[in-house]
Amino acid sequence: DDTSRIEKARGLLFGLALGDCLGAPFEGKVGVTDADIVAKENATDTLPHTDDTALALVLARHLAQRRGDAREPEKFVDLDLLAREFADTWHAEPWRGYGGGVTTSFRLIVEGTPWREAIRAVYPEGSFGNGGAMRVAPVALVGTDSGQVAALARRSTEVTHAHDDALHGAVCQAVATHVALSLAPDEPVRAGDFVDSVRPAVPSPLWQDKFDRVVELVEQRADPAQAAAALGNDVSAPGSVPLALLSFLRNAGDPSAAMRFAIRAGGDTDTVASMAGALAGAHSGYATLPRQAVSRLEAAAQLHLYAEHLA
Ligand code: F2R
Ligand code: MG
Ligand code: MG
Ligand code: MG
Repeated sequence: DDTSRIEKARGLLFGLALGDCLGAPFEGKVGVTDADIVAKENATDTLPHTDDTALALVLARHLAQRRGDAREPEKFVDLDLLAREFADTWHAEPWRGYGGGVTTSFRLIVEGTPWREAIRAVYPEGSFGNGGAMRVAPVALVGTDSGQVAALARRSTEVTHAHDDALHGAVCQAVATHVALSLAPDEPVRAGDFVDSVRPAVPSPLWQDKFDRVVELVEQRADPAQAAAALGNDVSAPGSVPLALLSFLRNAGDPSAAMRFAIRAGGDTDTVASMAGALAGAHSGYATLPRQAVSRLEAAAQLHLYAEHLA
């Protein structure tokens, strides 16, 4: 119904931003405890976001314009325009913690280089960074099935990331978010079934192996350190998207715990917690996010606006 739809849309967007904001101060830190993270949740200062939320807001705004129809992804996501919108957003606030490769691409695009050329300037084979996956979750709100969601995820990613693994990571995160939206909040999440719903969208041996590991690690009740050792926790798409999926599945029904798990796993904490937060928020809804923290998000007003537009 409409109430649960808007509740889940808000959960998705606020979960994404909250994971980014809570995770950012802990990037690259070891020995972080639940108490350290809860102290951030319960503080009173504004929670500033990084590139993850900044670009997810750009994508949400692009989708909210609803060019054409989501059944025609080539109209719904305008590649030339989206590339320019991402690059302009970097240019306005380049200090939000962007990756090194994408910074060069954005500078070239702002200077007038066509995006297809700009994104091969640093890595001729394309970037396999997690920058497509970190911002992709809003597409799950407008696609009506996994195929549509995957097509939108690919288009929203390819304007910055040409490497197959970056595209697979974005498709994985988007389709997983779509599945999380479809499940009732009080329904127990079965990891094997959940992963089986995502698998067909990511037909790559590397990613299928990651999915096997995720299910094993849920069954073994792996802790964050074991999860990071088995799956990776870096800025690459294959080294971060599976960890986010595990963080959600290990803590289904408790978004705050999912984000803390991601942060305690270390490495690229803002991005892994952001992706886990989007999944957990999409499943459990806005009301289950820590109230004291969501009200302090720098982008709270925009997140409310786009949740209403996209729900
Ligand atoms: N921590 C970051 N970014 C780095 C911030 C550095 C800071 N400015 C500083 O200097 O202190 N977080 C943000 O970056 C991640 C998203 O990255 P994105 O958008 O995918 O960027 P990029 O540059 O395309 O890729 C990131 C890095 O991955 C490695 N890499 C990617 N493709 C590669 C390839 N084909 N060959 C070799 N290496 C490749 C590079 O190290 C890239 O810099 C998020 O975590 C976001 O929060
Ligand atoms: Mg970031
Ligand atoms: Mg391409
Ligand atoms: Mg990051």
